[in-house]
Amino acid sequence: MGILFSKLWSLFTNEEHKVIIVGLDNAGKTTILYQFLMNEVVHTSPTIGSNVEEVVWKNIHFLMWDIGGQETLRSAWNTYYTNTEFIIIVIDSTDRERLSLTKEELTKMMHHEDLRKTSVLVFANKQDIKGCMSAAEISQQLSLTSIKDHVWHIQGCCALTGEGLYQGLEWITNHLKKR
Ligand code: G3D
Ligand code: MG
Repeated sequence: MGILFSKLWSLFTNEEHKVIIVGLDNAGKTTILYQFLMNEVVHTSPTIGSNVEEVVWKNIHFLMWDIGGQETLRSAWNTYYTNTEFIIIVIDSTDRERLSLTKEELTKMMHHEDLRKTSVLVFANKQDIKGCMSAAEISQQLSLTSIKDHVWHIQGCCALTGEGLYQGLEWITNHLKKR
């Protein structure tokens, strides 16, 4: 009864779910956020600090933080962690050299106390570019299967066209319903 009630309650109160979008600079974070927001490609410039927007999908409200990914900004990611329910990690699937950097950041996040209960969605972005790494390849390089204490999912996408993005959101909403 308690669970049912709290589910109904969250349906009626439009409770907001906090999502942070992280990843290295140029991965496509800001493009993804604005695709969710208005279904159109905006001209982004490197994010200094963060952008935050409310995204509503199937009546579920998300507060999405797009956090700058340049090296100097990464150390400040943890100031955004409190109360985060979902982490979206965006990968530039053409950037083979820097995938290990993302892996390092991912490992740090997975051990961070404030992110203990968060679930992880990895977007293997820029799938439109020839020769890019596949979602499976990225999953392997990031050793996603070794993550046992967080629920995770990887989704290939192209932020420019929006392909794959809503499958990702769908995963998040399904996951919310199951909780
Ligand atoms: P960031 O917020 O993670 O730093 P941006 O990344 O959203 O600013 O995107 C960085 C660049 O990648 C942008 O190009 C953007 O248009 C491009 N981009 C984002 N997603 C995709 C994608 O799926 N495919 C392709 N081909 N390009 C993508 P510019 O040229 O504006 O710097
Ligand atoms: Mg940005």
